[in-house]
Amino acid sequence: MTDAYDPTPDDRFSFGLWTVGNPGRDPFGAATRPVADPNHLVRKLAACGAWGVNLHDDDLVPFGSSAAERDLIVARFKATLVAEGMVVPMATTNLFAHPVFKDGAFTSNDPQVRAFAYAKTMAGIDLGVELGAETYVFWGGREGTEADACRDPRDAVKRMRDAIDFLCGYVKDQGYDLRFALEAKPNEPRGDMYFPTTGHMLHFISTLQHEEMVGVNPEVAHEHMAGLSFVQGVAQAIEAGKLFHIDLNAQRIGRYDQDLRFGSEDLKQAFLLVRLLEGTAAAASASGTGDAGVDHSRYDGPRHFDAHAYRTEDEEGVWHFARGCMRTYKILAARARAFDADPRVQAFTAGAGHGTDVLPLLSGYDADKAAALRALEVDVNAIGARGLGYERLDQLMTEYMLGVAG
Ligand code: GCO
Ligand code: MN
Ligand code: MN
Repeated sequence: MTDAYDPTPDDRFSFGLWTVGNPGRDPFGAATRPVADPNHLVRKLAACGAWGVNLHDDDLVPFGSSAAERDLIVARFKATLVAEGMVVPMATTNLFAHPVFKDGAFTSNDPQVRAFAYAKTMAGIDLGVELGAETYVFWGGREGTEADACRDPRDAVKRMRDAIDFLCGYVKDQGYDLRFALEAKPNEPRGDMYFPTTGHMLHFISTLQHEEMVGVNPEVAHEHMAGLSFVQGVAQAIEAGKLFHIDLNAQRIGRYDQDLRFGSEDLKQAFLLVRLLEGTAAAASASGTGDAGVDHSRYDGPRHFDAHAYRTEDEEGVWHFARGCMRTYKILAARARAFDADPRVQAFTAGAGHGTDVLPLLSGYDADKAAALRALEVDVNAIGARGLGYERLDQLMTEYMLGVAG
């Protein structure tokens, strides 16, 4: 089937090698699909309409390969990328699989482990840059605890800062054009992970030596595992100018880390997320309920899926999964555009800003403004009695999502 929702490279959709290459292994059972060659995955992704492919160092160059083996693998992979017109927008380091990292990498109590993690990351950065990556992700897979008395969490924070500051120094020293994106997760595989949410990461970034180089890579599943609103977390990152990358998937609150096909759970959050990323409400927000000076525009980074097919699937199911992620994103984008173009929605956002005459008093403190605010007569009873129309608005949104309206 070919229609307007089929993905094309212009949509800037990307997948990790580890996502479409996931062989279906879980804690209770062995792989249900063969391990795929990265070059094969690139060819299949290109055929699906994807634009980019991301990787951990070890996804492409197996752990322990010699320098000569590495160069051969990388040369072959580059040739495939060129032949397929695919790019590598993001790369990252596997600091979680080898047993040496069983108690963390950058936060380990053992300085030798930390040293090895720095060196592995520098080599991974070189690899990513060689393949054209502009973003380098840090997901602290093993940075956490089960036995909390093993380390003071304040030391873990300081060690993580030392590592990121050091690696920013490395990137600058090499003259690389690369930004870092930090990915939070509350648990799994560790009982508790350090920096469990995007909010924790945003504050941590403000303490870094080169904070302008560092942003976040929020993931739908990770914020939902913590029971939080992903849309609100992403919005805070955008408002701070820190949304450098994003991991799209689906997840039910209160479950293990599911990494489901984008939009396959909680369609309402998925709709609101796509609406936010696509900036479809930009004009309405700016003229009505929104504030001047806030960036309501479209997110221009990659749309990356960090998800995998159900364990029940064979290879054909994997490509249905990949197409499904991209199609659902595009369908939701079209629905969001229609919703925000609806005159009823526009009338709502335009009409919702009452009492705009006091706006100049609400920013930039001075004593006169403070006095004016204290003298202001606000009709609290009239405002308190006013219905806001949110039931109507939310139902309208539901009907757009269900394809009845618009
Ligand atoms: C997970 C994470 C990872 C990271 C990846 C890139 O829950 O396993 O989301 O998939 O995103 O390692 O850093
Ligand atoms: Mn994840
Ligand atoms: Mn992720």
